Amino acid sequence: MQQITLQLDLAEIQGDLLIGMQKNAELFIFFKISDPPRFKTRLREYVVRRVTSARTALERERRVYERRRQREAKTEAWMALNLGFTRDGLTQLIGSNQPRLDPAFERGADNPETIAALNDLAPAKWTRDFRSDRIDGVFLVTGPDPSFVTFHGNALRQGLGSAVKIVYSEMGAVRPGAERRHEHFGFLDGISQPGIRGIMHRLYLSHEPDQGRPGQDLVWPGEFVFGYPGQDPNDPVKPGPPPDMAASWMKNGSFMVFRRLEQKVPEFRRFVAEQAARLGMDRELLAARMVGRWKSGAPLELAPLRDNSALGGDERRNNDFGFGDDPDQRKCPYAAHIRKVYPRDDTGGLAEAQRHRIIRAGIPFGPEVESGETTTKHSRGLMFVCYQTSIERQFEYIQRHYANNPEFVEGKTRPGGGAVTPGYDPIIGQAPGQGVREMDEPYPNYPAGSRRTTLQLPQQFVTLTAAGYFFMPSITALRTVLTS
Ligand code: N7H
Repeated sequence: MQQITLQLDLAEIQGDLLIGMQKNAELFIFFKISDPPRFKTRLREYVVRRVTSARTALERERRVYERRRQREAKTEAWMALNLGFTRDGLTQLIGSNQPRLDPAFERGADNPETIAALNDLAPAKWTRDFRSDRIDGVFLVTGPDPSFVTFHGNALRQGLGSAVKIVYSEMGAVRPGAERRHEHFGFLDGISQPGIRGIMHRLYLSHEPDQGRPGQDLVWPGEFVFGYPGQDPNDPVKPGPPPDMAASWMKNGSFMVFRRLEQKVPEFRRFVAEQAARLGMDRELLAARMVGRWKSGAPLELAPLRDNSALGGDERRNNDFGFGDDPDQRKCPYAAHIRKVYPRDDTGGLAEAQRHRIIRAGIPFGPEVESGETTTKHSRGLMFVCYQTSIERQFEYIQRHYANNPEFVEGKTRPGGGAVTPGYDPIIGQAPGQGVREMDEPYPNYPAGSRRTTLQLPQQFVTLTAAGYFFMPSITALRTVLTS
């Protein structure tokens, strides 16, 4: 394991956003501040010292990696706590003449403009309790299992007393047994994240100077945390200016996007089976062509026709690919989820691709599919969380201009000529009014062939049932400006 000098103020930055909190379970507690003066006192005196910094998260991560290297089975019961505020929450803390932060944050996730821009389901159709009152902030409590996390969540509620009203809370948890680290459709998740310049804590570092793990491009930390250089818009490697801060207390903070995404798992499985039969192909291959990876995590770019679970689980190889040398979508469709949301070397240059990165930190929620559950009976899916310093240029851009845009990636032509419309991201893409979506080339023309196929998706298998935009302040901002 190698470490490059840390110029980042990790003791100031919350742990979930740069490093990730060690979590088998995560409780999301959405609250309204009912008594601002009391809330500020409780935050200063009780909460702040319990907030898990990126430094602590990194030390824990190192211990986990060290144990893995030594093949030790022992694990530790670590609790971690982070928190963020909506625009309404910041107004409660610092008044209504606060500086204007990111335009998307100021609008909010439930604003009609946001809903229209992202083709989201209207808040009237979201989980009822989530929208039963104003949401000022969220606590994230993580740990080794749900009962541990519930215990600490209850202690936190007691510590806050009547300073807050809990509007909604929900537990996320990793899936059991062999499905651990797989999301509910069955795919291995959490493989590809941007590498952060200044933090190297993974095993298996690449020999390439601008990569973390093999294939993992390094990104300047200002893309995810305020106060540091961001990406140069014209050069994927050079640092660009730090992102604008409307107030100096934003330093070491970040924006968090939360989306409760319900997944219709039995419906997804049935659809894939029926469509694979129609197209005369293996259903696992069709599912992989929708995602861009096999369930094992193996990328189609490296395993275009058959799964390779050894490859899927190998951190040295499972992210080491691009799309540039697959110009005719023979191995991986242009519309496949991972090709849409991070096109790598397939767009107007690598510098552009690196301007729309996010750090993902979500966790599944809901029970496993029951035997005999042929239409969804229980709400399950992904508590999607991502971090960035511009919601518009990062999360919203990905959802709006990539996943929801059938024309992206632009400028592709068929091998024999003629323009290609890649279609929607079949996993998270949303058409206006939840209309029918299409994706191009579900059937592979690999290594050769010219069979033209389309996949029509009359329904979404992923739907939005709650959402929020939060600011995750630095630990000093929590201790001072926001609670004075
Ligand atoms: Fe996605 N899935 O199971 O199909 N995602 N995602 N995602 N996603 C990824 O590489 C999934 C969602 C990104 O760097 C993998 O770690 C599901 C939203 C990005 O190559 C799988 C849902 C957004 C990446 C899934 C969902 C993104 C990524 C491969 C919702 C942003 C990294 C595992 C229920 C708008 C791409 C991995 C890269 C990877 C799935 C949501 C974005 C399997 C089921 C809302 C940037």
